[in-house]
Parts: sequence; C-alpha cells; structure tokens
Amino acid sequence: MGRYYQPEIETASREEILRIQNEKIVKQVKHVYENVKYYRDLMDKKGVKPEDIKSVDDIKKLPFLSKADLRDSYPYGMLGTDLKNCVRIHSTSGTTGKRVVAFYTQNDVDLWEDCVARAIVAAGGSKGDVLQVAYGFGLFTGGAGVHGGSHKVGCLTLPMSSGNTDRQIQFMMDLGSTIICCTPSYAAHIGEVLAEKGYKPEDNKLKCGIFGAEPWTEEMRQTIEKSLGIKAYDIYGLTETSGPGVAYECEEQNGMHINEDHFYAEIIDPDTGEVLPEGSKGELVFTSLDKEAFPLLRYRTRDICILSREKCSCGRTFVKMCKPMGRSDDMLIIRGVNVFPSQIETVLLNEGYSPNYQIIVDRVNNSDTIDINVELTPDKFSDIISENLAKEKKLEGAMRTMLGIGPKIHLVPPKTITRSEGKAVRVIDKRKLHD
Ligand code: DLL
Repeated sequence: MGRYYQPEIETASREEILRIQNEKIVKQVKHVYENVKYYRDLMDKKGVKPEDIKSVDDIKKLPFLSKADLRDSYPYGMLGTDLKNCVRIHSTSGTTGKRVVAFYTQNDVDLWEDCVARAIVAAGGSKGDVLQVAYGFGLFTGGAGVHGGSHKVGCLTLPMSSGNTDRQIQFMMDLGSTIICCTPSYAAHIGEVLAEKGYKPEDNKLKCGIFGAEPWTEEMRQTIEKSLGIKAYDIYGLTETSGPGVAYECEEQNGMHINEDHFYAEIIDPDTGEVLPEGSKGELVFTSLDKEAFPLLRYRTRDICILSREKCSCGRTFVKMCKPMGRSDDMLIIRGVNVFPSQIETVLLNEGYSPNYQIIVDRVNNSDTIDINVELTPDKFSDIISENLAKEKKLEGAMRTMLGIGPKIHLVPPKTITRSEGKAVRVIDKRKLHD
C-alpha cells in the first residue's frame, strides 16, 4: 500500500479523473452563473452561457479572473453563497491597499483539509506522528490549513505558528516532533539555530518537512535536508483557491501533483491568454471545481510553470506542476508574505513622500530582508538626525500596517536615487530564488 490519504482518487485512472472533472465543471459554472453577478456579467459580455460548458474542454471559452477583479469586487462580489453559510475568512495581499478576502463554507474547509491531508500522507505522515505547524496562524492560510490537514490524518498537532525560534526548538526536542511544516526559509533558519545550539541533525526526531508558500531551489532543499536530517517536500497553493494543498510532492520529490478532482489547471501565454499545449512554460490558471463560497473560475495565478503528465513512480495519476519558475507580475514573497511594489508606493504617497524609491531585497542567514530607500523632497529634507529617525520610524509603522512585515526605511537626500530613462528599476532582488 502506497502513501495515500485517499487512494481511490489519488490513483484513479485518467478517464475517471476526467469524468469527475467534467461532471463537476458543468455544475460549478451553473452555480457561479446563478450566484456570482460579477462573473455572470463577464460571461454575458463574452457571450458564454452555462449551457456552453459541457466538459473541461469548454473551460477555455470562459473569461479569466485576476487579482484586479478581486479588488473590483471586494469584499463580497465573488461570494457564491449567502454569507450566513460561510464559516471562515482568510486573506492575502492585493496589488494596492485592498487585500484579497477569501470565504469558506464548512464543506470548503473540509475539502481543503483533505487536500492538505493528502500532502501530509504523501510525505510519510500518519497517525502517531507529531506534526509541528510553524506556518503563521491568522489571516494567512498556511497555519490553519496545515493544522486542519494534520487533524484529518490524526497526527498530534502542535499549532506553534511562526517565529520564536527558541520555543520552536524547545518543543521540537521535548515533544519529539516528527514532521515540521513552515516556509523553506524558516526551516533553513531553524536548522542553523539548532546547529548553533550544538545539536546534530540526528539529535531530533524529525523525519520529514512540508515546505511552501515561497519559491525555493533544489540547493535549498539539500541544505534543509542536511541540517535537519529529514526529507523535505514541497507544497503549493494560494489563498484564492483555498490555501496550501492545491499541489503536493510525493516520494519522488520531483514536481507537485495537482489535486485535479478539485482544481482544473491550465497553462496560458501570459501576454495573449492563449491556452498552451502540455509541456509548455506559461502562466498557471486554476478553476476550482467544487468550491461553494469563493468559486473562482479561470483564476490567473501569475505563477510561471510547466505541467507534466509523465507517469509517476508513486502511482498517483494527478498531473504534476514543476516548482514555480517566477511570476508574470512584480509580486515579491518576503518571509512568506506577498508584497507588491504598488503597495509600497501607495504608502509613500499617502504619507506625503515622492514616488522616488528603491526596494532592496536580500537573504541574510536564510532570512529575507527588505530595505527601502526613500528620496526626500527638498521641503522634507532636514539636517537634524533625530527628525529623520522619527520620520523613518513613522514610515516603517505605516509600511508594516499595509504589508504585514516591517521593512527598514532609509530616507535619502533629494536627487540621490538614479532616475531611469526607461522603466524605473524599483526592485533590486539579490536573492537567487529560481534554479
Ligand atoms: O502561500 C499558501 C501556502 C501556504 C502554500 C503554505 C504553501 C504552504 P498566498 O499567501 O496567497 O498563499 O501566496 C500564494 O505564493 O501564487 C506562489 O507565487 C507562492 N507560492 C506558494 N507556494 C509555493 C511553492 C500561500 N511551493 C503565492 N513554491 C503563489 C513557490 C509558492 N511559490
């Protein structure tokens, strides 16, 4: 028996998966058309009726959705059911001041947790494991999603949330955690701190970890595996489709299986929107096949990726996605938090600063840093250091409120940031995140 949580679907024949998808898409498009006015209007504008969608082959007739649509329909415009049927909200960054707010019915939460449970079992988890959740709990989907999946599997769940590394390590050692789930950069950091404290990899009881929410390389996988003495598995997802568990790695550790009974994946040309043939590199688009509360059809993730249907030795038949290879927009992921340069610009303008700024992102000791150089206008410029420090503090506070993480602000004298003659180079990312 392989490592499956729901073997009947995870190893179903391609015909069976297609049959399920075809059945679900017809129902789902009808559900959306009847309940989500925003999308009904988009379909009407495109001249597509629910009856036109008879199978997943017809999905390409449907209009796309993007973060801009979620901003325009904020907060309730994409709701597919009455608010009183919803039991949960999660949220992530939007491109400007408005965040994306996703809703869940109890059934949505249930199916989401099943997806995460599949990932945990695929990584070798089962009843009897002690699973330490070191993803953040709160509006972020990482903590709650993995917590729920861990309960489904029957693991003893440690809802640590992220941060407080000394406490993470104390619990890990005292309670004998066997699985750890967090962002890969945090896992690498925990590995470093363990070594600093004099622990060897074999001193802990960990056997595996499930890491995602940000890009990471094969080199990073090896570093984590060595420093913690574990197998490190990738997990992918986004708030708009529920959270972690849209796709997960199996023992091959070579690409993530997409939970195709719940999500239909397409790869498109990000410039033209044309659907690309299998094996092409392009933007990943997801249609959720059975979500009730936040049923997004053809949602453009902006993640650049390749899909593969090559047979997998684990026995799963779900299509595999490679590690995301970049983004077709300018979103940065800093310590697992999504940050758009446009959010930073919004804060600067709201606080009365000029739009001359530069964002410098780096990774120091496996932890991301973000520094923002902000040019002062002559009227804001002051020689008094304490005045500038106070301004920097205030701006850092405003940034923290908008972004959810605190960048270091450096106010610089007028005309010191190089003007560009073409597109301004706003972001200098010194991290090497993609292979
Ligand atoms: O990051 C959900 C998640 C939580 C996934 C925990 C895995 C583990 P968002 O905050 O909405 O949701 O960010 C979604 O993060 O579009 C990708 O660009 C990126 N991302 C997520 N997982 C991976 C991964 C969560 N494994 C955005 N590798 C996505 C690379 C990832 N990038």
